[in-house]
Amino acid sequence: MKAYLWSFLILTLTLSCSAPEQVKSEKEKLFETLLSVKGHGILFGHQDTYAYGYTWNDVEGNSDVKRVTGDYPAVFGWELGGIEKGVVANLDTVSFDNIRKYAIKAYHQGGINTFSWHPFSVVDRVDSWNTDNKVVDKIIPGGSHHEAFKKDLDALANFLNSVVTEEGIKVPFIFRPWHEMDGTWFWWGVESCTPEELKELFRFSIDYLRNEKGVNQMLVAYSPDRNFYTRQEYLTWYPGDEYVDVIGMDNYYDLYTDGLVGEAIDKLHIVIDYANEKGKVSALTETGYENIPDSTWYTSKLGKVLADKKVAENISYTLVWRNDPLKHFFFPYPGHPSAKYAKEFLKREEMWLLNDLTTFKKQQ
Ligand code: BMA
Repeated sequence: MKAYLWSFLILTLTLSCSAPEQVKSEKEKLFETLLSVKGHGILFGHQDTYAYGYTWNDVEGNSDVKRVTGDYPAVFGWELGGIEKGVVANLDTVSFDNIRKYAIKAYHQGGINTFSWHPFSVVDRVDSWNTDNKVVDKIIPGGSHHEAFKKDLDALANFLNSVVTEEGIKVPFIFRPWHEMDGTWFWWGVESCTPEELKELFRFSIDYLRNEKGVNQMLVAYSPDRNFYTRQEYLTWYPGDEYVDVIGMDNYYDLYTDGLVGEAIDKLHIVIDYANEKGKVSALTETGYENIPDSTWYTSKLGKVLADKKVAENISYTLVWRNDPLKHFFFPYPGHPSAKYAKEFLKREEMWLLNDLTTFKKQQ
C-alpha cells in the first residue's frame, strides 16, 4: 500500500475513534437558552420593535421599549404575512428586506427572534381574517389548492433561509404558525376547519419547511388563544410532540379585567404542566391591551399573571403586540400614562430585557 494511503487510513481511523464532541446547532442552542432561563427570568418581547413606534418609522436603533425602559426587548417578534404573494413588504408595510435586517441585528445583539405569519389564503388571496371561503381542506394534501399552497410555503422558506449573518449562520427563530386556531377570526379558525384538518395543515407545513426546504434553524410554537379550560381542550389542535418545541398560549381577553386574571393563570398552568412533562418550553406567546386604556395594565394585569409563583418559575417568555402609529399600540410610548407602570413592571428582578438575557448567557 502506498504511503499516502496508509496515512489516509490512519487519519480515518483516528477521526472515527475519537468521536469529536457534537457541535450544537443554532436551533439547539436557542432551545437550550429558552429552557435555561426558566425559573430565573421571563424574557419580555415586543412585536416589530425596531420597525416603527409612536410616532416614528424605521429609525436606526429605535424601539418604543428602549425609549421607555432604556433597553431593548429580549424577544423580537416579526410578521411574514404577504411573503406568499411575492410582494416587497408585509401586510403592515414593513419591507421583507428590513425584517431580514432587523432579525439579523437582534440575533447579533443576543436577542431571540420569533416569526408570526398571517397569510393571504391561496384560495382567494384575501387576508387571514376572511372566513367566507373554506380554505384549510383545500390546501392540505389531497386538496384542490395543495400544490399552490406549497408555492406559498416555498416563498416563506426562501425568506426564512435568507435570514443569514455575514458569517453564513442561518439565524435561528421560533415560528408560530396557525396560531389562535381556537378562535373564529382566521380562515384556519375553529369554525372554518376541523381539528383534524388543522393538525394536518400544521404537520404538513412543518414537515415541508423542515424536510423539503431545509429550514433547520426553526423551533415551533403551538399557540391557541384562551378558549380552553382543560388539558384535553388545550390539545384539541395539537399536531404532536415531534412538531412542537414551545407550548404556548395567546391571551388578550382574560387580561382585560381583574375578574379573568385568575383564568389566565389557570390556563397557563395547563400549558406549563404539559410543557414540563414533555421537556418543552412554555410561554405566553402573545398578549397586550390595545391602546392600553387601563394605564396600570402592565402591573395590575400582565404583572399579576406573571407574578403567580408557578407562572414566574416556569414560563420562558411573553410578547406584547405591535406599536403601529397608524393603527394601534400595545407598549406605551414615552409620556403615555401607562409608561410609568410598564417601566415599574419591567424593573422587576424576574422580568428580563435584552441586557439581562445577554448577561445571563455569558454566565452560563
Ligand atoms: C393584528 C393587527 C393588524 C396586523 C396583524 C398582523 O393583530 O395588528 O393590524 O395586520 O396583527 O401583524
